[in-house]
Amino acid sequence: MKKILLSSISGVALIALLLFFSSKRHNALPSNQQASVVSAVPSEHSPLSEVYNFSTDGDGDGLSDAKEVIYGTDPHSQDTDHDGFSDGEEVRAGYDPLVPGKARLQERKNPSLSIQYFSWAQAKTKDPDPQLDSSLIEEFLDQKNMLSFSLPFISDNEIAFVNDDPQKIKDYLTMTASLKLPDRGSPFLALARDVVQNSNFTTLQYVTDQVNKALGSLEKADVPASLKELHRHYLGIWRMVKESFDSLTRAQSDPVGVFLGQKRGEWLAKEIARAEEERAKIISDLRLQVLKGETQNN
Ligand SMILES: [Ca+2]
Ligand SMILES: [Ca+2]
Repeated sequence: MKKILLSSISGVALIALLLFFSSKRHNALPSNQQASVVSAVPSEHSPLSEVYNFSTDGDGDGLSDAKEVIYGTDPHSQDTDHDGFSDGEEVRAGYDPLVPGKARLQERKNPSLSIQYFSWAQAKTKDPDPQLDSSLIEEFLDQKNMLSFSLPFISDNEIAFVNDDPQKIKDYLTMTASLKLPDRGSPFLALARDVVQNSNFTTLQYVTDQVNKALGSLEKADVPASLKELHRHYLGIWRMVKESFDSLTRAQSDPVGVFLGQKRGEWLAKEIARAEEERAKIISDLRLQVLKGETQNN
């Protein structure tokens, strides 16, 4: 009987998450684009260029359609702020195309990561119209110290501790086995593509709902004291997962934020694997205890 109970808690949790961020599965992309997205991101070619179109400039003002969204300018107007200088001219010279006159882009309040990146890349490469270059983006994020990830700290008073009752342990492990993302074959960048190219937030919304649900279950879970570290690990992971998917809601205007979300996801994949190992070890220890108990009883 106990064996049956135990087998119900050893389901594969979190594996769907691994698939989400792993670069090995891209079902949602047409096969001819898989190779470039999956490849190990050579410096001159960013997987983001599959998501963002920097070559079309509908209104011919020197600012691509994708950059118009990033800077918040009107893609159908050559001079959004009507100051006599085109959007393209202004951005290339470091002026804010939304503010008439000499306001600099650097003076903009709360500029997105992408706007900061382009200003930085302009200064660094002397290219007035820099593109999304993976190795440059990495260098930029690294300089801002944004690529050294760590799990958020979870304090004890955020956790509802209970005694190490076998049933409570089983309940907790069963709950964590059910924490996973919907398997819809939509990896991270494919979701970004859906948002950016089709303004389709449906799948993203669905995934975000699932993440919030999982996080909710974890946050209100009864946590047996002996599972404290495992719980901290899980909660930290899911909070970061949420952060990553939240960055996709801003995918249209912030490709560098999406890049950071993907990097965070890749880092999380390793943490997820570690948490799964921890969990498997706990379950196998429990099995041993049960077996021992049965042997003694016989
Ligand atoms: Ca334009
Ligand atoms: Ca202007």
